[in-house]
Amino acid sequence: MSEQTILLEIEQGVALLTLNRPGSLNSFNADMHAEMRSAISQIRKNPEVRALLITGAGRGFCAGQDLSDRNVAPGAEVPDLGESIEKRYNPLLRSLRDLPMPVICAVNGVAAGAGANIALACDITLAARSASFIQAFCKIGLIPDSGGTWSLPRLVGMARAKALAMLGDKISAEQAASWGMIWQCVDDEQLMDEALKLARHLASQPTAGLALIKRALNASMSNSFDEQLDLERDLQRLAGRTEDYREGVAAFIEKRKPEFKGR
Ligand code: T3D
Repeated sequence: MSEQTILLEIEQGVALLTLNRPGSLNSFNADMHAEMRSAISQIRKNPEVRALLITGAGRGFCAGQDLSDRNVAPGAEVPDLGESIEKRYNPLLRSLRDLPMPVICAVNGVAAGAGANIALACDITLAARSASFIQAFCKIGLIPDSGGTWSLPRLVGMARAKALAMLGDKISAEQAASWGMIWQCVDDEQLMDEALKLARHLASQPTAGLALIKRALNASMSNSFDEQLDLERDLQRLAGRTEDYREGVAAFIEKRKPEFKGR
């Protein structure tokens, strides 16, 4: 039987997705890409899921592309890495960015190559104190992909982005948090408790509203101020039509705890 490269559990509105190839630090092969696509599609279609939490099995989070899947022997056909990016990595990154719910990442160990940039593409990223981030691409002659050349300069500024990308140095979780690359660094034994607590909290909140916040902030990265004001108007119009907006206001007036349905 083939290995189950992605584990998916759904509980209390949270989909817990675990990258599960610990023997190779959860690096991506073709099967794992396919199972990841299928898991995200199930999550998107399931109205009970209101937050996604991604983590890795074993001691690593994800070491990017499985390099043992690439034939670089002398005389072997030159691989078309552009095709791999177009067919596998880019759709994955787009699906996480477009998912209409918060995507939380619990980086449990080393996150290298595409693995680092998948973690950075999530909406809220926590990391264990012993975890690390490596833009490993330059060490094998590649460029950061999975959105790295877009997200790094925006998260840490161009000077740090260029040094990270060109040196491929290991950055500790604490350094990543202090540079604003991630939300929080927590003690190793606290990581999953904290990440689940956060995911469950978010899953109890106005999901449609959170999805609109995500859309607005993502768009702000390329919009002008005027475009962003127009977008805020349009998205606030949508937010104002949700049941959760009415519930939030009613609960405030009635001095009670709101019961959000996510719509
Ligand atoms: O090809 C395309 O489609 C283009 C897209 C590319 C996207 C990318 O992600 S390119 C970048 C690929 N990733 C890397 O270059 C990282 C390679 N890995 C490392 O540099 C190191 O493993 C780490 C720094 C991540 C961790 O180091 P360490 O010392 O903690 O662990 P290790 O001993 O190197 O690795 C543990 C095992 O995982 C080891 O296997 P073994 O010896 O126990 O059987 C190692 O070979 C395996 N492993 C780690 N990373 C990968 C891997 N196997 C295959 N592919 C990997 N990426």
